[in-house]
Parts: sequence; structure tokens; C-alpha cells
Amino acid sequence: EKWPRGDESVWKQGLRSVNTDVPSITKSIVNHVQTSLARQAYNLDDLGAYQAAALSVRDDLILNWNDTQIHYTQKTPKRAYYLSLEFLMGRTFDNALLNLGLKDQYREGITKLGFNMEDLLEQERDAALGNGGLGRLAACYLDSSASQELPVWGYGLRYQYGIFQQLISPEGQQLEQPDPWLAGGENPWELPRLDVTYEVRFYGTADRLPGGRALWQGGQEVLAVAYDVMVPGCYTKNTNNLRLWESKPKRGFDLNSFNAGDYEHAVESSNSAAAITSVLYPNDHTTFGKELRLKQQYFWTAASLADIVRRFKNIAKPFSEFPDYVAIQLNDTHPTLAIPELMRILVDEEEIPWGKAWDIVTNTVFYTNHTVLPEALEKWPVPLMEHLLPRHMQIIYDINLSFLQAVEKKFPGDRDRLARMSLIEEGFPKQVRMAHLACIGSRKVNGVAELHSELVRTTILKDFVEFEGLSKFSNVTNGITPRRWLDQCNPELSALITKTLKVDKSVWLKDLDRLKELLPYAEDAAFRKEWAAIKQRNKERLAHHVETTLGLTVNTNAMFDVQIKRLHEYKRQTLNILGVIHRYLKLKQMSAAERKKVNPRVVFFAGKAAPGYYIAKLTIRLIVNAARIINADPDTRDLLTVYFLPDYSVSLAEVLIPSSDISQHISTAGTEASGTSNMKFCLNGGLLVGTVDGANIEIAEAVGENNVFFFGHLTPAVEDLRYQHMYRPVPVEEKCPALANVLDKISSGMFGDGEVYEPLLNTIRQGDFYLLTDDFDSYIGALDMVDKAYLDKEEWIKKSIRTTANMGKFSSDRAILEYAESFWSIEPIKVP
Ligand code: F58
Repeated sequence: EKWPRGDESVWKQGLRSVNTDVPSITKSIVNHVQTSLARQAYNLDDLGAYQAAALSVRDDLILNWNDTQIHYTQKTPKRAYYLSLEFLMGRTFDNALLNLGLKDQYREGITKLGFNMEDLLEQERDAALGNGGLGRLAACYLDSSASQELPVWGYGLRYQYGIFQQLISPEGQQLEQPDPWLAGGENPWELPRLDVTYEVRFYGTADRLPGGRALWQGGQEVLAVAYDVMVPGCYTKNTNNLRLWESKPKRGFDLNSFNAGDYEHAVESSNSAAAITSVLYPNDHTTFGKELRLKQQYFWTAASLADIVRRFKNIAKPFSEFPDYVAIQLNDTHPTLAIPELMRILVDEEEIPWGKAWDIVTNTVFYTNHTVLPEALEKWPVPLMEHLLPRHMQIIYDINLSFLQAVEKKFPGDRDRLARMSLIEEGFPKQVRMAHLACIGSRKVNGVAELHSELVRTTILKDFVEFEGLSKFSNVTNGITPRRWLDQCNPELSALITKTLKVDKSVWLKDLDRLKELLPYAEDAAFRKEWAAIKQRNKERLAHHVETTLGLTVNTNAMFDVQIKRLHEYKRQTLNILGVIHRYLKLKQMSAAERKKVNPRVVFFAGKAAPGYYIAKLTIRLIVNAARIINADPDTRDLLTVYFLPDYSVSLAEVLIPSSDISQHISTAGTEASGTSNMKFCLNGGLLVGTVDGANIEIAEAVGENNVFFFGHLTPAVEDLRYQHMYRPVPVEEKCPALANVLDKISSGMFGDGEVYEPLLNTIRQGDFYLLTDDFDSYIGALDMVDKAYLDKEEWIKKSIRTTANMGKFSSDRAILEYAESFWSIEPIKVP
């Protein structure tokens, strides 16, 4: 090919490649100190050194990213797009260095420049653009897509404020503070693409035209601006893209109003455009029906689809081939508007007949469900939809009409069925059921663990299975990336594994079933010793972190027992703290001689409560105040201490997870769709105490039931038990005296004013929707088993090794390859 511009040799001299040796790395860092930061050695602090090193890594990522995007553009493979309102990425620097295979070189260079690698890593703020499991799953899937060389892009929103920062008052109250994560200046991990913009319309009027089309005009128009986040694969050049949209007023501000002298109104309209991407909604498992939230959802799906369609049009193929080049995965129902929006583009703009357009949509879109909890299923009021998105509401009505006609044809005269399945729920106001729309507009629907997928098929989407057939509904059990959740967070364990397996770490990290080869080493005493020593050092690392951040001393000779996740009644942190109090009361009653036989335990909690979730906040308060009393008791404090670590985040999880001996995943059976931290703990050799729920079940199948501690009622029993609580309630004192005793102690003021906790305790005494009274005794029984098992140290270490060795299935590489092969029909494409 002909060189496009100027003197080829001059160009070629200027091109640079990734810096891989220490001298060019230090040179690049110093260059950035000097020019990008305009600083010098004598006034450079850790933050500046981090920024310069990050800019140097950024240069490397850009080179790979560029080559990847050009390669994809030239080869035009089918691509998949992962639409998620949340990407909980955490920190990037360490992850990028490891995936590039340059961490050692950078460490050496940074040391030569007079800095310490660990200190620089701590300078980075988490990108916390997500609430919990769903957002972190999206981040793991991006890492796996790049590492497995799959052409997958993420699309999300560039929130100005991520998940709030959590403070805990001395009384144990959760306080929220905004998280202005971008405030520290330039974010080195993104590329602003100020040239990539789309206009997005809201409100206005939609007038039907002949031939099924419509004209949507007027209303408010805002601009979507792209910011690209580079996602490096592990030991590959492939570097994928996460495109995040920022909202901007279409013009600086509304000139019409400005000319009319209405300055206030002009500024107001520009403010409202910027507001769309200003903040991540912090609710977990409840829907709020807020207009701004719906605006976020449409803004993001509209910009993403416009971008996807523009890219498709560049390859000049007929729209009938759209599904051969594009797969769109909906991460929960949040991007469901992609279905009517794609219909709008195809019908109104591309003038494709309705039926053909519907075929294209339903062959392109895929939907993952993440919860069966009724309060989390999205519904939007029809009047709000009609007002904000008049054309989309028409399209939804049209989809519903032909859908219900088809249902009527298959099940003639079944009025109840029609009402149950309709996209519109009757009521005041009427509401659009997003899960139904996502289901009928998709090629495949999946849950995130075997049990959960079965519950999707038999409860919330039962009618749809009967109507469309079973084959549309399947399962992809979640996974986690072993790069961040083993190699990065537990470098010593990773090194031991590499040494033991005698392969390069890039091999087993991308083929996690290789961990099976560790199994025979469970019988090797020297190996066990190394294994246990690493766990011990990880405990000390956590203790050091707690000491430096909170000023508290942690007993590292104790068993570390960890429960870290969003606070929610269904996750039952309350069960855990009640169990802790029960343990404390038992210890208090023991003689000194009896206490000598008890193994010390440190219990860690961390997690955020949605700001408006009163009961969840009360649980935090109970944990904090119980911890205050228990930790101060000289009779017991060598044997039991409790910590609530504030402001849980991805980077805090990276310190907590490798240190745990046992972790708790104790949701009421049938409520936790999958859970993913359960996988992280087990991959790091922590054992699990849990209910027969979500992915716990598959973990037990993989690692062997004798290596997990199960308790509690099973899913099929839950409905009956709830019925009993409603109609034949048995007082707690009768049903579970041990629990009643704990509740009484709290009420009577053992942990401060008992009155405060009454609303929380009453959720158990009355109704007990999450079945704490039914599961308490078997929970305590399971914890006793844990204590017993821990007494045999060697056997415990064997269990720990066997657990890690059997966790291969839970790599997000396996999960993403299942999506790629069974749903999207995309193939790996290696960048040369
Ligand atoms: C979680 N959902 C599930 N939702 O609870 C968990 O079992 C599963 O492992 C995980 O997804 C990944 O599949 C979850 O995190 C949210 O945070 C939503 C945020 C937006 C509002 C509704 C809840």
C-alpha cells in the first residue's frame, strides 16, 4: 500500500513502541515528570510520581489499543457489545502493569527513581462506577474478553460521582459523602473523544406517518460525548475499549433563551443536560421510578446504539445482515430501551418494514437477569414514558399488541395469562414491565447460576417459557477474573502456584483448570507450610492496613471470618451479627479453663447500605455498637473481636479476600442470584460457610461438599415457611430460644439504647421474611463445625489447597467464552 502522507521514513522514525526495558521505562517516566506534569525531581511527591508512571503506562496502552481498533476495523469480525449501567473497575495501574507483563520492570525503574512501588499504587483512586456484584461482573467480563482476544466493547456512563463514600459516625450511623473521583485532575486511563458525539432527544411529540413510521421532533436535545477507557488483555496485545458517555448541553447554553434576556432559564437547561451523567444511583435491589434515572437509561442506550449502527454502516452491508455483525448483551433490564430504540432507528430512520425490523432486533439482543426479588424488577410508569419518550411508548404498545395476539392464538381465551404476560401492568398508573420487554425482544435469556436460572424459568418468566419454549432460556454461571482476584491481590500465592505448576503464569491464569494440578500437593507437608505461611502474611497485611487506616490492632493469630457485600436484609448480615453476639454470650458464661480451649476469631464486616434503606443502616449500627462492647471486654477480647471496616471498595476487597480463613455467604435460599465474592474467597484458599443458594451450590459441587459448611433451609421450603410466619406465627422464644435470648439482650440495652434497634428486631419477631428464626440454629451449628475443623490445622490447610485447586470453573474466561460461543457467535481475533 502507498504511504498516505509525507515522507514515510520520517514518519517511521517517529513511531514508538511499548517500553519494555527499565532504561526506556525510566526515561519515559522522567519525560512525563518534566513535560506532562511540568515538575522536577526535587518537588515530586508520591502522587506526582504515580501520575508520571501512569502516563507512561497509558502511552503503552494507547499503542496496543490503537493497533487493536485498527485490526478490528480492517477484519470486520462480528462484535459483541456489553451494555451495562455500571462498571466497577477499581484501580487500573497495577492491573495494567500485570496484564502488560511489565510490573517487575516498572518496580525496578520506580525504585531507581527513588520511589516505592506499593506507595505509588496506593495513590490511585478507585473508579467506583457501580454498586456491587452486577457492576463488578461487568468489569471482570471486560478483562476476560480482552484476555481471550474477543472483539467485545463495553458501553456505559461516565458518572462524575461514583458510589458514595461511606463514613461511620461514632454512634454507628452510616453517613454518605459524594465521590468526585475525577476531581484530582486528568484521568490517565481514559481518552476523551470530543469528536465522537451524538445528539439524544427527550420529550417532544411523535406523529405517526403512513407506512408504520413516525416523526419524533421537538423537546430537548442533549449531546453524548465519548470517553474511551482502555482495557488491556493479559499477555496479549489485544486491548479492548470501554466507551463511557458524558452528557453535555447541545450548545454552551440555550441561545434562544439567552437572546430573549432569560439568562436563568438558559443556564438551567444547560445544567439539566449535564445532570444526566452526574451521579450513579446508589440503590441496590430497589427501583425508584425517578425521571432522571430513566433519562440516564435512554441517553446511554441511544448514544450506544447510534455508535453501533454507525460502525455497522461503515462496512456497507444490508441491514438484514446486522445480526451477523452485531450482538448486544443487556446487563439486566437497565438497557432494555435498546429494543424499542433499535426498532425506532430501523423503522423510522432506515425505513425497514416493522416485521423485518423486529427479526433484526430479536436476533441481535440478549438479556441477562440478575435477580428474582420482586422489588428489584424494573417497571416504569406509562405517563412518564409517554412524556419523556413518546415514540418509544408507541413502539412498546405496538410490540405488545402483536405479542398478545400471538399469545391469544396459542392460548385462546386465557385472559389471566394475557394480563400476566402483557408488557403493561394495569394499575394507577399503568407501568411498563421491563423484564417482559427484555425477554420478548431478545434471542436468549439467561440467569447467572444454575439455581437462579431455574428460578427465572419457573417463577418470573414461567409464562414466557410456556409460550416461547425452553431453548431460549439458559444459564451462564458467573465468573471472576483470576488476574485481579488472584495474581494481583495475592501475589505470593500466585508465585507459589506458578512455581509449583512449572508453567508460565500467563498459561494457568488464562486456563484456570490448570489449578487442578495443585491437588497432589495437598499431601505435601512442605507445600502446606508455604501455603499456610502465605495466608498468615496476608492476614498481617490486612492487620497492617487496619492499623494504619483505623488505628486498631488486629489479632493475627485468630481465625479470620469475613462477610463483605452490600448491606441487604436478604443477604442476612443481621444473622451474622446475631451469631456473633450469641458466641459472645457463650464465652462470657465459660470458665477460664473452658475458654482456653476456644480458638480465637476475628469477624470482619464491610459493605454499604443504600442511603434510604433504614433497616440496613440499623444493621450497621448494631454491628458497630456490638463491636464496641465486645472488643472492650477483657474476659473475651483475646477470643472474639469484631470490626466493621468503613467504605468497602474494590481495593479494600483486594486486601480482605486473601486474608480470610472463612467467609460468609448466608442469603435466604433462593434470593442471591449467584454471588461472586464467594468465588473470590475460595480461589484464594478461604473456606465458605453458606446457604444452599446461588453459586454456593456449584462451588460445593466443584470443591467437594466436605470442603464447605452448608446450613439452612432449602429453596423449596422457603415459600411454606413464609406462609407459616404469616398465618401461623410461633413466638421466637418457642421456636428458637437461643435467638430469643440474643434479641432480648439487645433490647435490654447491652449494646446501647435498645429502643434504637426495635425496628430491626421486629423484622425478625414479626413476619421474619428472610427466615432468620428458621435458620439460626443450623447456622450456629455450621459455625461450630467450622471451629471444630479449624482445630485440625493440617486438615484445614488441605481443605484450603483443595478448594483453590478446584475453582477453575469460576474463571470469568469460562463464562465469557460461553457467552461468545453459545449466544453471540463471535470468535477470538488476535492482534498481530
Ligand atoms: C447481583 N445484582 C446479584 N444488582 O445480587 C448477585 O447475586 C450476582 O452475583 C451479581 O448481580 C452478578 O450477577 C446486583 O448487583 C445491582 O446492584 C443492581 C444495581 C442497579 C439497581 C438494581 C440492583
